[in-house]
Amino acid sequence: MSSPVPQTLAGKTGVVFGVANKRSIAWGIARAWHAAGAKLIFNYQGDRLKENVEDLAGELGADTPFFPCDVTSDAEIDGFFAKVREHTPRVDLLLHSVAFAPKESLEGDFLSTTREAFRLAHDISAYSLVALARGCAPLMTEGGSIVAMSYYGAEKVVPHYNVMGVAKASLEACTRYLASDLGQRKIRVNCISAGPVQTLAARGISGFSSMMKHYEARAPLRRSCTTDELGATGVFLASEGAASITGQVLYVDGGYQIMGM
Ligand code: NAD
Ligand code: 0WE
Repeated sequence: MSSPVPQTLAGKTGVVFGVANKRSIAWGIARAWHAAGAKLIFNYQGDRLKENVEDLAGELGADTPFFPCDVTSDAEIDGFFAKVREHTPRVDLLLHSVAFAPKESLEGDFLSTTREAFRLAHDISAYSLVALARGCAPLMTEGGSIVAMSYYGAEKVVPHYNVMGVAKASLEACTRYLASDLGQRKIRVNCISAGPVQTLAARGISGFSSMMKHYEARAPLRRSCTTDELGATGVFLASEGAASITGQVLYVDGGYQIMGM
């Protein structure tokens, strides 16, 4: 019997950053990459998340590797890719689905952003894409596809998104500069700009459910997006179907981004 999912990523190996639990966008894209035939390697942020990632990675096969990596540490990034290299001689795909800003900086106004909140948000949410691309590129010997997660707050003011919006603008600019540097090595770099999704990073953000309602009222498709849909777009960007797409931001947001009012 034929598989319901075309095996478009058969023979490819992907590295996935940003699984915290089963609701994570990274898990949605990982599941889709796996269903399309890719072999995967996961990071986990610290001991707190090790068990979660161990259990989820195990669902894709008992031997699925997962290694620690906090992206604020150059030593941990080096150590992570050294482990990857012991496991596989080649990597084809990299998912960056990592973001953080101190909770206080996502509550008041942007004017109050401290130097430290600004530094940390940009380090974890934008610079880490550069560092991970540099770690991964030497393993992408037959070209590759790098995908990072962004949000509309990068280009328009979304109340309370604050310093994360500025960090996402940086992430999108980093995507373009990396695409330019890595194009000759047939490595493509793109962002998926997702509409709001109920994940760990979204929970506890006050007004999140009214933001969902806003998409249900205003987006052309009258809804935001699902992690399954983000997975399908992740498979497309990883596949030959996207062979000439690089440096772009693709909106998976029910069409919200096109509206002026
Ligand atoms: P999530 O909490 O499931 O994932 C965030 C991940 O970032 C976690 O796995 C966490 O471990 C990781 N992380 C944070 N600091 C880290 C560090 N120092 N080192 C390594 N990992 C670190 O939430 P999510 O919503 O799945 O977020 C994933 C990505 O999607 C983020 O880039 C987020 O900005 C983006 N995004 C989310 C939404 C949404 O509404 N949830 C919308 C658009 C874009
Ligand atoms: O990128 C994000 C959220 C990323 C995020 C979430 C948290 C919550 C817990 C980064 N840092 C933290 N720090 C914490 O302490 N999104 C796109 C989801 C999101 O977050 C918002 C949004 C949307 C949408 C915050 C304010 C307004 C809108």
